[in-house]
Amino acid sequence: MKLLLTVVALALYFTVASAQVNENLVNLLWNNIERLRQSTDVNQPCVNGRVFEAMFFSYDTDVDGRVIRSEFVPRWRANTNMTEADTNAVFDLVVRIGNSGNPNSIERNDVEAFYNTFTRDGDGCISETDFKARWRVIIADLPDKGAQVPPPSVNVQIS
Ligand SMILES: [Ca+2]
Repeated sequence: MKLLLTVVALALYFTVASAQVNENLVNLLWNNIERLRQSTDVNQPCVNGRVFEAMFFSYDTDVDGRVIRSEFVPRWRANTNMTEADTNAVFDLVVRIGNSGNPNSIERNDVEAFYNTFTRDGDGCISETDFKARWRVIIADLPDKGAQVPPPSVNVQIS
């Protein structure tokens, strides 16, 4: 009975959360990670931990093994059209889940911990359904609820 109630509560939660969020953004996030998964550099059979790592570390412009806020925010915004407040909140969430101690740096174990919040069956692959469901919950909790606005123009220098 307790389990049933939990399942019903979760189903309700997901239904409410999905009604509130910007589905364009949810689809964009999925399309972005799918494109990355299929890219020559990443080339994975499914959206797994390696794809998550590649996604976050594509923002590590100085390749020092950590993604600091100033590397992440402008380019994540350019890739998603999310607001600055929401993007910072995503950064904060990953850092908080990872709990590696530095609030301004996403490190490998942060990404792994964040990835682990997406998986349900532990087979390493995150289905489109699970990926989108998880993002709907995250987005519903963001300050601007996944609103999309054109980001300021970004000059990304790759040396
Ligand atoms: Ca870096």
